[in-house]
Amino acid sequence: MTDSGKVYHRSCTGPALQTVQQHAQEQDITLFAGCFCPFVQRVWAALEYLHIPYKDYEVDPYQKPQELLNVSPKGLVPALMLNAFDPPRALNESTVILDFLEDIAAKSTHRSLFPPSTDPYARALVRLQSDHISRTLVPAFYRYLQAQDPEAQISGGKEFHAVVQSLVELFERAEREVGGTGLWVEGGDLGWADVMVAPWIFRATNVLKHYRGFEMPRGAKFEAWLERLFEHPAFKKTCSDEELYLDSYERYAFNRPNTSQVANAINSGRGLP
Ligand SMILES: N[C@@H](CCC(=O)N[C@@H](CS)C(=O)NCC(=O)O)C(=O)O
Repeated sequence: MTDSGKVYHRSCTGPALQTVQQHAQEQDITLFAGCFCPFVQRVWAALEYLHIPYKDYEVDPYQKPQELLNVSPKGLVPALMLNAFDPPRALNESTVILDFLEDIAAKSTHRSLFPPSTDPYARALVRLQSDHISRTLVPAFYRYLQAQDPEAQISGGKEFHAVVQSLVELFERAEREVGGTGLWVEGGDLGWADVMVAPWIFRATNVLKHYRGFEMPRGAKFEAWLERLFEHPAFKKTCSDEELYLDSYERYAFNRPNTSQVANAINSGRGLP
């Protein structure tokens, strides 16, 4: 496979495009989004699930318009502009934004991605899942996708497979100990760890499959979870057509210079921005 020089997309397609169009009106929250960005997608799916009103505003995070820099110091999406404050305030960092949205929903829509506060242990298990996703699974995804040397690609694939398997083990532990969290168990609903990881699991089934021949772990339970995750309306609404992801990630797959702050961090062995 050779680098065909595809450029990243700048606007959503498919179901995600319809969602953008339905969220064009001014609201207390403006989401600064980028159509291909998985960090955006987790926040976006949470907004949908928690039924929090928002305006979707697509920006190009690689061109960094001043209005993005005003709400996000490193010029990264996602960011929120909070228009109910005068003057408006801002928030960045997908995980911080997710916490904020949970707090907003607790006071307004009374929806939550977490087990109830009456079950602190179940909530802690979800945080363990989430910690694994942030510190291990997400960096492993980029290491694998950016690896150019065939041996590094093989070990990257093994590593990514193993970290997905470790997440499954955390889901199984929650099933044993507290009856399950999120969508892992049949009859469950979208949960915090599902939202945290879904964008990368989704890109593993299209981007990693296309550029690296990656195959997801097998097994009826795992496949049923994937199906529930990808079919969940709050997630599905945030997905563009496959072509958008394949085109937008070619830069990562060929490790083009200065692809992004994330790619640079992976190449230099630093923590992600
Ligand atoms: N830690 C950040 C990462 C966000 C991030 O890396 N976003 C990418 C798009 S997927 C971006 O804005 N990149 C612009 C750049 O690399 O300059 C978060 O969780 O929100």
